[in-house]
Amino acid sequence: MIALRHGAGAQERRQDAAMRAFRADRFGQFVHWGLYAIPAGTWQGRTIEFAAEFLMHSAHVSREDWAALAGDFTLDGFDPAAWARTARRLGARYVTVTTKHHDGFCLWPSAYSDFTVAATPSKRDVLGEIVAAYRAEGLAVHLYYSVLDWHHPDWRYALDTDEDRAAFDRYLAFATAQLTELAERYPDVRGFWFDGTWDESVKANGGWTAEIERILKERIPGAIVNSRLRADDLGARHFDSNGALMGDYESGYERRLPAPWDRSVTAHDWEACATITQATWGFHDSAWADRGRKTPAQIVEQLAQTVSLGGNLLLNFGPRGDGSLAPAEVVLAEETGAWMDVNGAAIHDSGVAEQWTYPGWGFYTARADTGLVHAIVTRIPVSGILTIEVPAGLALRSVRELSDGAAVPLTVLDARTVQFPVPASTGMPVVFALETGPAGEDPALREPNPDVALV
Ligand code: FHN
Repeated sequence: MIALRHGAGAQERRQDAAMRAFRADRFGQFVHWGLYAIPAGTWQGRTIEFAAEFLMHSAHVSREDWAALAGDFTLDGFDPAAWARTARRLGARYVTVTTKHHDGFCLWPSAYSDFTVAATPSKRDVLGEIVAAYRAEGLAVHLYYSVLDWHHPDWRYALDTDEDRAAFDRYLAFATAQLTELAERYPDVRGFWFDGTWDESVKANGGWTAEIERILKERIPGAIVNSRLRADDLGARHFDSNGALMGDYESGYERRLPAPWDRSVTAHDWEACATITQATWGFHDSAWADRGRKTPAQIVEQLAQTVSLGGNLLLNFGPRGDGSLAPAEVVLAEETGAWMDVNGAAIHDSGVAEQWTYPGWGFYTARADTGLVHAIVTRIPVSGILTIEVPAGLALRSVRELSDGAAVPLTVLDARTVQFPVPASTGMPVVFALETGPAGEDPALREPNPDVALV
């Protein structure tokens, strides 16, 4: 055991109301919005097939030219109430919204920067309007903050000289002031989502990351902070040098998920984030961005896989430069939300079905309140017959399709193996509720069925 001053604090999973709510939510909306949505991947006629929010960097735009975009941030189509309605329609229960991305532009009128909404034509507190709109729609709000900052003159990637160290100390004081300001201006947010913390300069300042977590939790009791903020004394990130999780949940799964059978992730809370488009978080107006756009079925499949492993999924939306939502993302929210209307009970308030192992044809999830297990079928076998391997000690009493509550006819092969037909694919996963009881209570299920020949 290595002695650490800035390692993980509490080792137990948090069980307070905020954390239980976050865990039960399971599905959140990520929003990346900033000046990068205006050029939307194209600079001076050249479309760069890379994440739109990186355009300043990838097109080698000067700070001055990039800052001039603030004059075009006119909010002509900005309707935060419509964003919040779309998120609720999607079935998301919380939003994580960028307050400042790597380009340094702040969506709130920060007293510590001149590169904010206060320098745009409307001067509106855009972030305040977003927070209010989502809260009015009943969603919790988390604030994304990039520590990496291409605009601030004191940002450093590494600390090679005394000058670097002095500059970066000034930078950290600036970030501390901004984060304290965010917590004080928007006290009803539920959490903070940190990004841009992977550089050597931040890793050399594990003490600062611990202090930020402490300050935010002091200002907002119960605030939830992702692991990506944290580094320990030795520069270990997410997990400290003794292997303990720092922050309240692990946030390392980005555009990827743990393997469906990898139960090691269930040891702690975690959240994965995903793009709808191939590889851009900010709005990228191009055929390139549309390539690989996920379908509602793919989103639901990722969501089911995530929940089956006790995680949350944060699905990203990239509003357009005028503040309106991208039409394709509204359609996706509508179609995914229609599935959630019927099947959301297998997602929200659900988590790992402890005794049920990965079945291959989809995912099991279990309700946290009742323990009811749902089978989310994402790959219907070509036979149309689903085989359920019942865990030892349990018997399967009935299986009902969640959409209509109708019991399906079961074929009991033996006490641990049950089969039933699955309806033809609608293109979206189908969900069944499995009612179980202790093995041995129902004689029909305790013994192998003599009428069924096992082949
Ligand atoms: O560089 C960013 C990227 O733009 C985006 O914000 C994602 C979201 O998780 N985080 C960073 C890459 O890890």
